[in-house]
Amino acid sequence: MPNSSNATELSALARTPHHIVRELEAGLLADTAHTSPKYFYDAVGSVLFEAICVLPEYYPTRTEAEIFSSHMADMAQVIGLGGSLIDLGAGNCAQAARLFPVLTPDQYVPIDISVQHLQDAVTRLQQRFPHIEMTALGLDLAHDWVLPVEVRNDKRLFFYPGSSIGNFEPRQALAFLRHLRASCDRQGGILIGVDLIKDKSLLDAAYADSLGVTAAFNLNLLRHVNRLLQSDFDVRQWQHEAYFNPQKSRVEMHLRATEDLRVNWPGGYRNFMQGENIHTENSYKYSIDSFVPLLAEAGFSNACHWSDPHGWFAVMYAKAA
Ligand code: AVJ
Repeated sequence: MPNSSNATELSALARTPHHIVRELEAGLLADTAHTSPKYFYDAVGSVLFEAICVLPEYYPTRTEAEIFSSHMADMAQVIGLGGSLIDLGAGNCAQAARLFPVLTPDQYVPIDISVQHLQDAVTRLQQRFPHIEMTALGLDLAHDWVLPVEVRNDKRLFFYPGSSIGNFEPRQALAFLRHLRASCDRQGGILIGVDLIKDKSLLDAAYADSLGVTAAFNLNLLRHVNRLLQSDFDVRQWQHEAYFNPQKSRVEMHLRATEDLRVNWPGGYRNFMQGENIHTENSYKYSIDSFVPLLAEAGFSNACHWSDPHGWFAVMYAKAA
């Protein structure tokens, strides 16, 4: 009798694209082991992230939402109406949907690495907003991507909320912004959420919450990697670690081995000593004064920004012209 759970695992590996297997192996075998934050977002990880967004310690999502509700009319004045709203990393499309009544886009183009998650949300949204043409796209924004011809060319507004830009190294963030600038004409623009540098204690708490949801989110990456690589990580041998690194202006997330251990996968293995880390995420924090020049360097001008009373988060708009 074939072992059915084994067969499932094998077919999962057979379905993992080679470049992903290579990327994971290279990261795990590096001097300091590391993985890309995109591997947080399997089915469980996506739900855990939605839970993080409503935690009291995780201020970014609700602070950004407050900024939008307080300044929406002013934003619409500056941005103008109509055009194509291109939602980068749309997830459940909740943030963009709140802009529809005010910005009245002609077309909505949500983009996410997981098209399935997206498709359900878009189907529901299309019923609420039948007049907006909707085209969901499955793209990995961390790699080379181009917009297909279905995306209208007049007045493209790139919407990049949630401070997702923070996952890029600053140099890569610039390259990404340049790519956006090259993907629209002079009528285009960018509306982006940027998490700001603040007290270390607030940042530490936001990424190491008291319920342990962020810990579960971080640890769940090991299960996702196990499925992709057919590796044998034991979640119980690892501990969540997250802290603000002020020198590098970023929150770092790591998984720390709680004992000496060995991880195996087809064609490879790695020994970890107790206390050794896998670096799983960087979340860069900016100031208004450091982000505006980045937008300018990327070819966006006339930047304006809206913030919350604490100055914890900023929403910035800049024109392609
Ligand atoms: C989705 C990248 C914006 O950096 O705050 C939340 C991901 N990681 N808690 C962030 C995250 C841990 C989040 N971004």
